[in-house]
Amino acid sequence: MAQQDPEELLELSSETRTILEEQRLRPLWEVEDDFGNVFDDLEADIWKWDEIQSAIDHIEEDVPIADLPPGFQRRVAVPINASIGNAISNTIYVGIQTVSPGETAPSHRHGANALRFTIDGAEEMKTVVAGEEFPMKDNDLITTPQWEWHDHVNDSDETAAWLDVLDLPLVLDSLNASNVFENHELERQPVTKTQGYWDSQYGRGRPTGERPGGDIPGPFEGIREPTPPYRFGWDEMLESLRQRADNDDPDPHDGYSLSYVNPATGNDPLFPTMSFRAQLLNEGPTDPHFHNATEVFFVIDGEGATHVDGEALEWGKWDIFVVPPDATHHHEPDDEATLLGMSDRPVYEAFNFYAEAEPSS
Ligand code: 1HN
Repeated sequence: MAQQDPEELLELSSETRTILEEQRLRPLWEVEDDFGNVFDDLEADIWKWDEIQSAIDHIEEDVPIADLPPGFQRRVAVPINASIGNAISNTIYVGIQTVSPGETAPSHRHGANALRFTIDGAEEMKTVVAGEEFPMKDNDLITTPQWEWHDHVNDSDETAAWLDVLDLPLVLDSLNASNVFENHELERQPVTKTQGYWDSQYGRGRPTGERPGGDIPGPFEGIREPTPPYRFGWDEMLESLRQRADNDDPDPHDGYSLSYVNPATGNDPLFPTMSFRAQLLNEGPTDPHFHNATEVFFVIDGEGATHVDGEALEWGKWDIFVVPPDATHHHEPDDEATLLGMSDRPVYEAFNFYAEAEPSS
């Protein structure tokens, strides 16, 4: 933040100013304009799939996962919002990850909540989470809750691609928390559970008096029951959306919209920090509104535009776009479209700070 011109500062004796400076103090009336202005405002932006695809193809050709430097060791292209510099938004991070046939993205775990939304998947593309292999089929959403081991193994004969979504900027940048991170001693964690285990423990019956799979060891021991490792198959989600469209009225702002619920609570949000919706837009434009939560969208299918403060973000299949806080926006599908909507609203709600409204005109 630029210092004010000293000429314009309220008259303080030079002795007062010296004392303040020596004690690292500033008068509030000189500091107050800095609040809310330390970071630039988030801007609306869109990444087109054609351009993303060319980028991920190139880095796949240049860099085998095995050659990546120590660190997260994931081959990912990260959409960077120019107003931030390291992510698409101040709270939600997205990236597009690829794993080539025969490759493994090695096992690790961390404090940030994560999920995968499969773009180009296969039955034999597995993300292994908390001891279970989850097949990554097209449009499946699979959680990687905090502090669960996870590795990605491509035993299919095609490159797999998916969207990673994490609350990384919120945790590491906004809260300035350190990243709790650990690599597994093995490249692939042992598969210790049969397929379907995690799903089976969160159905109509729940293990009596215990947490399915036992407690999470390590720094998260004792926290509220975390979001479980879980796969939401797209076929069921789409069927639920269609049933809704056949029987109910759409939400004026989100169309037919279903939240991915935390299977441990049966409720939205899926993670304490992020909520996710599958949205079906097939009844013309939605009504404009604005809210202080940030929204990131992934276009599952279809074409259309989202109008953000008068700017049209024209989208098609697999494009990614961001709607900043307080921006008036509405969706306008060409015909029928399905979107994955991602929001940091749970953070605002936790602080009793969430607000939304329709523009007055
Ligand atoms: C991570 O663990 C994955 O497991 C992907 O696939 C992207 C970005 C930042 C931090 C951890 C993964 C990530 C990440």
